[in-house]
Amino acid sequence: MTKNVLAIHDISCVGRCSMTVALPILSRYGVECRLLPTGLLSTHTGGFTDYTFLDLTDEMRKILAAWKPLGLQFDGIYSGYLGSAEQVELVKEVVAAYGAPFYCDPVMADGGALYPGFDITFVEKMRELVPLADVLMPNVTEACFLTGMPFSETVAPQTLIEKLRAMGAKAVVLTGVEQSADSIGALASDGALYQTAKIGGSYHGTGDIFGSVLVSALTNGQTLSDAMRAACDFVVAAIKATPASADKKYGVNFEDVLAEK
Ligand code: PXL
Repeated sequence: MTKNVLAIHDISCVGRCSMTVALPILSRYGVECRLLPTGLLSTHTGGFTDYTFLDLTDEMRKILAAWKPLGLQFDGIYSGYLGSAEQVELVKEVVAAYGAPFYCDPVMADGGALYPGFDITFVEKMRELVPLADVLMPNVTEACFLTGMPFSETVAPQTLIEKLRAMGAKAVVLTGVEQSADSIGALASDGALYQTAKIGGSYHGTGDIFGSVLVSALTNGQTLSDAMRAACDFVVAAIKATPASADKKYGVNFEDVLAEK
């Protein structure tokens, strides 16, 4: 039977991230993508200045209430960009109600800084998702915020993973791990490390692409380390498919990679 995952992300209408990435990738991997949208934005918040943001918290509650009589079951719950502390609380309720494997991307920061609109109170709230996560997939900056470790380029990835495991995450895949000056990749809590040659520049939405491939592969029964490798390879291929001259806030040409699959 076709497996399904509940994706809890925002819809950024332009910019290739969150739901507009999760939906096509999960589908292409043969996983039905069910949606619980957290917000509706004209674009994502990274690099665009005048964006609109419609908070969908009330609608999320209505959707969840309407689902109750349906007796739905999910093969996974995949959370990403959440717009408020209240939405973190809703995710906790969904995880408790449906009891499916919980894949948590604590989207809130990158490059040493929180994204616009997030503050330390939100970070503290996001910490409450860590002990619920079957797989937590932060980038190094998010892992620093979650653990309270000061961000630096040289923070030890193993230490971050140990701390997140001590906070209760069952497994962790840490992204943006730079094992040497010219390599970048991910490290998993089972010890698997995967590095590829660093390509300069910071492309928007690659964390969501990584997470979507990882969740697809795990849902299809792959091991954590195989899923992590598949996700890294996919991100690298998507960056390579993107012209160097492209405006990085519009994301990467992941469609080309999907079309080749
Ligand atoms: O890619 C993460 C992300 C998702 N959704 C929105 C964002 C960001 C990162 O900036 O702004 C709305």
